[in-house]
Amino acid sequence: MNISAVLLVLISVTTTTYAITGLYQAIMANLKKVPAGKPAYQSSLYTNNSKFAASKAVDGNTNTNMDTGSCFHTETNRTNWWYVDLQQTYRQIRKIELYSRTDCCAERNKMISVQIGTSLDNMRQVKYWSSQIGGHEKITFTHDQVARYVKLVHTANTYFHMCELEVYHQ
Ligand SMILES: [Ca+2]
Repeated sequence: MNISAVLLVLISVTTTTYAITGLYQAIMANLKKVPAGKPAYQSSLYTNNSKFAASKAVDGNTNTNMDTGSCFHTETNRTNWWYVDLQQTYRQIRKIELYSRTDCCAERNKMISVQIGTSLDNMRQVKYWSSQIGGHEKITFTHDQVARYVKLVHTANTYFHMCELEVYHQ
């Protein structure tokens, strides 16, 4: 291979890389959010008070202060879970955002598995945090993900609370 052929290959690879990067950035900049208000469920309800219901994490309000009444809160158990039913299968999911409680007790926000799937019997983990997470976490995907359900499984053996979960797709 002569020098011009090598240069041509280099230019080609570089151009392709830029094109793919550009495409990815364009996709991520134009994502649509799954509408708020989808049905959500949780393993238990703190003090049996609807102020802490599962629906609070899909009410469209990302406020992370528990007192504002926009976060779910379970009782304390070895394993807690929460999930949302998106009511249809989305085939081009590219991002999930999580807003966790920040006014108190952030140390409970650990040992969290994020799972997605088209059936609750067939979920797969796309993220696991063993240590404490930040108040606003983003999980991005380089390829389209297919899911109707998004589930959080919490095994920290404490209360579990989360203030909002958002799903974004192409
Ligand atoms: Ca909320």
